[in-house]
Amino acid sequence: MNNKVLITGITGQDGAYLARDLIEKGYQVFGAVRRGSTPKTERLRYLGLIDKINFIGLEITEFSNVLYTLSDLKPRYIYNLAAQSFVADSFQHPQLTTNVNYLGVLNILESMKISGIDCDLYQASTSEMYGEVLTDPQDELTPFNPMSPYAIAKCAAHYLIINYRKAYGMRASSGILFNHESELRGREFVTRKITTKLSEIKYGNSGALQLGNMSSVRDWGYAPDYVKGMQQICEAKTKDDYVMATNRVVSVRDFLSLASIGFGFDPVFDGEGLSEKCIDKKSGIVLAEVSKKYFRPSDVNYLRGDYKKIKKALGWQPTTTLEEMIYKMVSFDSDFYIGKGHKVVV
Ligand code: NAP
Ligand code: G4F
Repeated sequence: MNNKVLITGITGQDGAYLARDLIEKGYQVFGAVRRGSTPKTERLRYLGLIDKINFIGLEITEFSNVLYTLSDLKPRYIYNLAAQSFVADSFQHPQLTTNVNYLGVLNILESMKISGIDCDLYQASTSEMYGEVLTDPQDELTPFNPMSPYAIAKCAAHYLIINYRKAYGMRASSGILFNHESELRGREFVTRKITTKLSEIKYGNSGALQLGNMSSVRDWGYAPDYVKGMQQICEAKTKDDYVMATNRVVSVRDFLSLASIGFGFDPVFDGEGLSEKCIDKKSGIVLAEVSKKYFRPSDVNYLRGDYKKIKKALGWQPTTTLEEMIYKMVSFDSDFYIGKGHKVVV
């Protein structure tokens, strides 16, 4: 039996948790990594996976590289998680974002078609595609209304998957995932930015956290739950697209408040707009303030997902609550800061 799985984006948050699950299930995991002066393997190292993964150098924007890699390896499953995944950055680098997030997917689909390998593909689609939302909540039938170069490239890739499935009968599916976070989340994303910075404020000597649009509302789930759904989608016999979400929403301001309480602060908000501040009532310390720098040229202000379809078809549902996730993130970042926990910076 062919038990080879190729994960692009294996060094990222989702790639690391997915690799852990697949290795535990007995798959032979191949991790596609782009060249860099030093490999970004901190998450895989933290999870103890470094020696259990077969690393392959791959540039997903280089068609012949993708074609030869897939033809030689012949994986049974491909999870395409590689992306320029930071929405804010896509406004600075729209072309790079389009090349990786759209052309990379085209290269994989074309390579699968030309090589004729016997393989199922999972594509990482996103709730950002809903943009300025046209229904509430959003499900698989909600029209897309993207608000960034990131989301536009992901929409195009999403339609490619549908088109190749219909046109060529290819076994390709997408998970439309709402925001999911964890202890291994990149530090530039707002949730982890909040927990790492609050930890520095509490245990170190740091100034206030600088945030952008605190009124933005998200449906935040826990990444290890979501990689389980990815496997269910990819291994399902029927190929289709599914939303994964929690259906619960809070604002960035609410997340900041919950995380601050987790760190033992007593947060209160004062002022409005650019003058708004979050202050610890007990000590008077300013925990967070607003900075113009972190506002986007156009933002997605509200996302709430409806995961009924995947629950009914594949039995997936989120299991970790927002409070449980925040507790894990706060503990992880506290432990690191006070030198109690892991030694790897993730
Ligand atoms: P992440 O932590 O930012 O990881 C992104 C991965 O993509 C990293 O392994 C990164 O490699 C790789 N990558 C970036 N640019 C690349 C390039 N030019 N060529 C090849 N690989 C490249 O993202 P994540 O949160 O795990 O998300 C995984 C996927 O799900 C992404 O496609 C993202 O767009 C999508 N998604 C995420 C969420 C979420 O809330 N997390 C929600 C919906 C969809 P390096 O380590 O070398 O940088
Ligand atoms: O944490 P964020 O950067 O995540 P965003 O833009 O929702 O994108 C993430 O989730 C998507 C799924 O919907 C993924 F496709 C994507 O790859 C990524 O994983 O920002 C969340 C919200 C935004 O509205 C942003 O404007 O928080 C707001 N925000 C406010 N202050 C901030 C900040 N975001 C960041 N990163 N940094 C801030 O200081």
